[in-house]
Amino acid sequence: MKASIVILAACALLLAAWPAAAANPSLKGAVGPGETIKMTSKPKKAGTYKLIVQDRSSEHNFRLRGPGVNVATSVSWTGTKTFTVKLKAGKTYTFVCDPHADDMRGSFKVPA
Ligand SMILES: [Cu+2]
Repeated sequence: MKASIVILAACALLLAAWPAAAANPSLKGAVGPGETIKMTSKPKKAGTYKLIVQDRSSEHNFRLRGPGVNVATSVSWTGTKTFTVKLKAGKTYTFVCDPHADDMRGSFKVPA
């Protein structure tokens, strides 16, 4: 009887700790209000990330693309949007504003 209470308590502790362990690290990207696009944080290793994008302009959008990833806000839309992206080791990912892809772009490489 006493042992089963200990086991129950241990399970409850494990469940309580689970959400924190499962939370994905976040990356931040932003576009606008002018002709600027940037990522203020970049991944230090491969894995699943929460990409938080601030789209501050109705003339620009934010797209992140690369192996296994292609997520974007729409050009006319503004606001903050969160995507879940899985980034692969040793691969290069590009962030870009679609209508101004020649000027408004950047990239990062995930460490191998
Ligand atoms: Cu643009």
